[in-house]
Amino acid sequence: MPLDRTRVVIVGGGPAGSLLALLLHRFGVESVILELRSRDHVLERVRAGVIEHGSAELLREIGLGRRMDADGFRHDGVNLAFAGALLRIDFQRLIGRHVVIYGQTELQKDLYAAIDEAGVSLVDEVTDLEIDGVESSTPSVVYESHGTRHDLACDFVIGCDGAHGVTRNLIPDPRTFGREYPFVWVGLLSETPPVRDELIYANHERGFALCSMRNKTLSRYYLQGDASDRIEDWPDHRFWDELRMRLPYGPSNDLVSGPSIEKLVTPLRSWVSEPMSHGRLFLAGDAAHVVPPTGAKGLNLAISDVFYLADALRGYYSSGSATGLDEYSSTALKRVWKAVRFSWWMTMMMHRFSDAEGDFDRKLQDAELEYLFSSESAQRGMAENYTGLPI
Ligand code: RFL
Ligand code: PHB
Repeated sequence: MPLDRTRVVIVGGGPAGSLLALLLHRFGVESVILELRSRDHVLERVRAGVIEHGSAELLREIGLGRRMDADGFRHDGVNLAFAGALLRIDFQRLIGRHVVIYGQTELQKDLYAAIDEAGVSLVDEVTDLEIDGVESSTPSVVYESHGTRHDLACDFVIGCDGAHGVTRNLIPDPRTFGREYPFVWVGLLSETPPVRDELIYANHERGFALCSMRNKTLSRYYLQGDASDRIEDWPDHRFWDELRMRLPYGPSNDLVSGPSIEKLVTPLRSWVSEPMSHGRLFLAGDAAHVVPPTGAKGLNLAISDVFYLADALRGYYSSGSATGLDEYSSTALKRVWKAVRFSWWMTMMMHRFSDAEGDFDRKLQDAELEYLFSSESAQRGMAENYTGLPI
């Protein structure tokens, strides 16, 4: 069995794992990424689309901004639809910030290209992963890839293995805080022009709808569906008819439909597992917390987690100080909880809940939206959170 040694083993080669490896490389810290899936599989997943102001700045700073700035779109605002009216939250005017529309699929391509260029080791199709000794100063990881078994000794193991990962299970007695929302999102990607230049989040009596995009000829739409819905329940014609009904008159009229090129059903949930570290094991991104996509925060939290973690590891390797590592979990969790709160707030405000929830909640939702539509201070609060709190 080949025996190797590296400083940091990163489990999971999604955005969190690949960005962490690149940040560490910049600090001269060697790492190896172990990814369960094939490269192609990781590169084909369709997921997030909104990059916060600060995340975009960080990506530029490490040389990952070129394609994002050329092919992505700067959005200075976002639209909310409610009771037939459309409100534009003008980020630029309210707080002088923006977001960038750039698909996670594209960002993942940039990350893998940068990893290859930097010569960072990325092992894909990893199976039979066993992690040992995270409570000691000499953890080790045994795994199989492409038919060969490997034994890798390291200083640290970082769990970036997403919501269905295994590293979280190595934390003894974690506290998990969570909520399942009683509906799903049905998502559709189509090669049609987006209905508006900026996103529209719609609260409609038939349920939530979201109009998003990847570029001028690729649109991404989402609809609130019942918790029991499956893809087969949403043939394209039903999706488009329903979307048309849930949008205000103007966008509804302008909507261009076409065949779907990808479709998904995704549950909406929030959960946070605390703490985010144990001994020499540290968690980052979806491995430690999941938010409903309504606030567009998941990818951005993965980015801020690994930013804190890379900085803490740099401190450890450059001066021997473990302070950053000791404080990582509490530092990251402070930002995580604010994003959990914002994602919950957006979810509660924009979706329709069944009658079981009662008229009182419906009245509160109306009041919340009417307040937001009429108060610039409330809009500023939303702009600040949507474009991203400081890292
Ligand atoms: P990922 O992307 O899930 O990557 C984890 C990686 O770990 C691998 N893995 C393992 N590897 C080795 N051994 C194992 N045992 C392993 N188990 C798993 C997996 O194969 C995978 O490659 O987590 P990461 O890196 O933390 O990144 C998180 C983001 O991907 C996620 O939060 C976002 O996609 C969430 N999200 C959005 N976030 C935003 O910031 N803005 C958005 O607009 C946005 N929209 C979305 C979203 C997520 C969505 N879905 C599908 C839930 C829209 C949707 C519909
Ligand atoms: C997306 O474009 O996929 C997207 C945009 C905003 C969200 C969620 C998903 O809140």
